[in-house]
Amino acid sequence: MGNHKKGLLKRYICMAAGFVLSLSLFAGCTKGSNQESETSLILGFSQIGSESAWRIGNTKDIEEQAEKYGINLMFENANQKQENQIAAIRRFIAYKVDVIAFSPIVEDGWDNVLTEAKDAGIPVILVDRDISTEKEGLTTCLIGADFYREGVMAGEYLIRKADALGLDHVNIVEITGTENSTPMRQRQAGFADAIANDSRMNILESIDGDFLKSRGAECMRYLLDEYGDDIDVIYSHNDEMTLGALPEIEKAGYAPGKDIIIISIDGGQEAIDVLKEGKINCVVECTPKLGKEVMETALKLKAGEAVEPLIHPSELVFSDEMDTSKIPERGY
Ligand code: GYE
Repeated sequence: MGNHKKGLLKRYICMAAGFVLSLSLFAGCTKGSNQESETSLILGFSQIGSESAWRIGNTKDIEEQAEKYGINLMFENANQKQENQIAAIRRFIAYKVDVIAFSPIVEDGWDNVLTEAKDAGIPVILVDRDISTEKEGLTTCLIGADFYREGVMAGEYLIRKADALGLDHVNIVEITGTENSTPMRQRQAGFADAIANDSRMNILESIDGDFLKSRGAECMRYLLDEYGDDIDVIYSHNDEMTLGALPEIEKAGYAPGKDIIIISIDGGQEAIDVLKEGKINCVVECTPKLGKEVMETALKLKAGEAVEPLIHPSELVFSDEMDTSKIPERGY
């Protein structure tokens, strides 16, 4: 197909998409009057990307819950780029959505665009991750996991495991999530604080794996080259990086879960299956199912009601200390 035709086709697709969007918005505004307040809410949601099973599960949940609550969702995927998130939020403002929700990829750099949202009178919900700002009142609330506590739970598991194995020295390598993101900072801090008073524990190195499977593999290759036999524990900030690291460990001749203790975070199905096989020792749960709280909060904001400033879901630890065959299907 020639470039011109491709361009035309692209334009038609855009027009069609716009038409469908306006139709669905229109349908939303004309449904039965008792549903009117719900169906007339337009929520702009800027997602980080599709980097993990967690993120894909989170997107699915947001879409399903929006549908369930009769909320018109304008969904944008930023493909791991902050500038795409900023552009999406600007589009939501131009479109005059009722509420904006977004998961900030990193903590810094949101002041300008959020001031624009505030000036336009559009309330903003933070989902999953936090921002760092000196300014007051840019966002209304945060709905997301307690990442510090996840790190603490990972550290406490390691102390129990070291006790059970009778270890007197424990060398740890840490593969961290995206630098300057809330889960990276807090999972690191919680873990470090939990093991701080245990003199057996020694972190050899922390390395940035950006929450990606490919980076998990790369980091693992580097860590094995650098520290080899000295590594007793891998603490990885998410399942994807863990799943990327495991084959590298096996290729280097070690048995993950036996020669090296593996600790992961998220609790997606694939990692839980590997936990059941004994190649991961502990997975701290982080639930992506935040959609219900997001929709209920958006409805309250539209109605001018007060909302909870901070909502943390409750989370579990799955490990080789329990009968792992009993862990139910995870759904992400
Ligand atoms: O752990 C990771 C994802 O922010 C909690 O982001 C989320 C993290 C999650 O890519 O898998």
